[in-house]
Amino acid sequence: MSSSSNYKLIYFAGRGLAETSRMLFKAAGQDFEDFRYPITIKDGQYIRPEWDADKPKYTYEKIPVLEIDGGKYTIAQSKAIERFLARRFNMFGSNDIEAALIDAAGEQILDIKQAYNKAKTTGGDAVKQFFENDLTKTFAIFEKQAGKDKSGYWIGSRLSLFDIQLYNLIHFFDDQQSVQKALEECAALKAIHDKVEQTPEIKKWLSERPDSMF
Ligand SMILES: N[C@@H](CCC(=O)N[C@@H](CS)C(=O)NCC(=O)O)C(=O)O
Repeated sequence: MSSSSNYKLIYFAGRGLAETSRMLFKAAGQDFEDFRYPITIKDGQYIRPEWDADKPKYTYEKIPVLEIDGGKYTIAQSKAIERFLARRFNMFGSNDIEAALIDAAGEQILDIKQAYNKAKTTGGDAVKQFFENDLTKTFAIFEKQAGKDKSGYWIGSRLSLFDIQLYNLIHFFDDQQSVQKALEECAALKAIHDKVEQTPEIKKWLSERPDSMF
């Protein structure tokens, strides 16, 4: 398989679990087919007839899925897709230690999203506690690990998967005021956020990507 492969990334018409991969493609300047199953909400239920019809043909019956070379290879699981693309596009660190650090931080993002979802269902002041404790602590750790070589990226001297994951984590939450408060002491992370946003290919994508409800 060479990097001249063609790619089709299949997901719903939303950012969700596909947006980091879309941004990896954009940052790498690699063309791909951004296939989106239509999805709407009616009476609190997701309506997506085209997906319901096609679902059984997909690995694990879930999306995102990345098809390579006209479906010759199919990769499921958003994190596997992200790591595959990051490796292929040279955005997964410059050695196995950097790759593992990027990987671990990405796993922590999954844990933190899980904690947020749990807090939302717990009620009371659980969400407030989440922002003040869990998210603030995680950001503080990411901050401490960041920018060792002054490149302005989280690790190494170039944009990596984690920079993009961090950007999307920051925008994952509706309550941006609480996110900014959690980031208050994190100058390096805020700079990474801005650096990602200003990356020309990403800046262009952010200005033209379709609006979506998630
Ligand atoms: N761990 C998987 C989860 C994939 C997943 O649950 N995808 C949802 C959409 S966000 C899905 O396809 N659900 C099947 C359905 O709604 O029928 C990943 O990260 O890719």
